[in-house]
Amino acid sequence: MRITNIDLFKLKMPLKEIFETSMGVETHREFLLLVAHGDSGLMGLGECTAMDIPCYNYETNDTAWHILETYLIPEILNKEINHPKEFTEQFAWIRGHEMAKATLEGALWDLYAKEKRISLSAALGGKRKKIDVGISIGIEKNLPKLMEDIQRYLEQGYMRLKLKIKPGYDLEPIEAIRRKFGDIPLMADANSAYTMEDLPLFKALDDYGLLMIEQPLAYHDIIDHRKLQNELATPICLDESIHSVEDARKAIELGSCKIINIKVGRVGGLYEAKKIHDLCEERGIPVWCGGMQESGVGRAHNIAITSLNNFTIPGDTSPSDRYWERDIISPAISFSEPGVLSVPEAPGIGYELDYDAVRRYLVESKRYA
Ligand code: OSB
Ligand code: MG
Repeated sequence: MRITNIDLFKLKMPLKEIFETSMGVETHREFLLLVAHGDSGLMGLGECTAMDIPCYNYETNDTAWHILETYLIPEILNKEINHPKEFTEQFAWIRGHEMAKATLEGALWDLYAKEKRISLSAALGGKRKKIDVGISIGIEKNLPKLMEDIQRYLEQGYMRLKLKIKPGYDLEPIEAIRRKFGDIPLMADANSAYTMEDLPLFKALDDYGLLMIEQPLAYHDIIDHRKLQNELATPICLDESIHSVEDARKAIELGSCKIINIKVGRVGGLYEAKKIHDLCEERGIPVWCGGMQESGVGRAHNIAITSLNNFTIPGDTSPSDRYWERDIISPAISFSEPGVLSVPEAPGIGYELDYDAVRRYLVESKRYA
């Protein structure tokens, strides 16, 4: 395949509900959309999962734009590419900037699959036709409101509930959820808000039979996580600490986690995500697909990767209407049955870009040719 021009868009979409985590409060999602036009007349879509501020990792949409414009796009335009994995190899010299890389790499995979007339899932080696879906629930200090929300999520069929926690909002809501809803599939995500000084809290949480605790300690740590895992029956799942298959190998070999959250953007793209998936499968570590409140484009990539065998735990891959009044793809992503999404069989990501919606949310755009 050969890419003749690339459109880069910055979009800002209002979230249907305010989303609070230990990192802050969000009302909107700002992100980059990349459209790669091939000489075949087909186009590949990619989404940048960086945030507008560097609170989750060091990247932002603006650093990603800089890396894309300066280093990635000029080296890709009008070059013959046989397989998207060549991209990963070509840009291995660029340290970090995983989300910038994943933006263009994702578009290459979509285009590659469309030119081969196979689904992105099939191109990645996915076999599963349906995926089970979980939901990530923001901090809600009004506990009666939290209970109502959870009741609704359970009725909608979500297969796993993830509660965002932070110091001062942890044991109490978990206790309340267990008391009201019993043994539902429940986990907690701390986004690195704690330290080993909080060991007594984690020991107390250990009694609530959580599926896992996600990233309790520092965002780059795998040493203290190992110490904590050794003290707990509850599995630790790493999110922020894992940026590559090498990070995953080291965390597994140390015993720093028993589960890994794979986010395509955080690890530099679908090829690296697949490598982490394969390693974890070999080592008996289950994985699931994390979300970054993607628009339909990134969400479709997430659905495709989740069709791989070792994605055995429901991910943060909620349908479009969890986040958006109007998504930027058509059709919007929706459950095929409660709590379940069908993996598209159409070529590539299997959804069309809705340019009217893109225009509605547009902040800026630039064409590279
Ligand atoms: O830690 O998984 C996380 C959102 C933004 C940044 C980090 C995280 C999240 C979520 C939301 O948990 C997942 C989603 O619904 O897309
Ligand atoms: Mg997380």
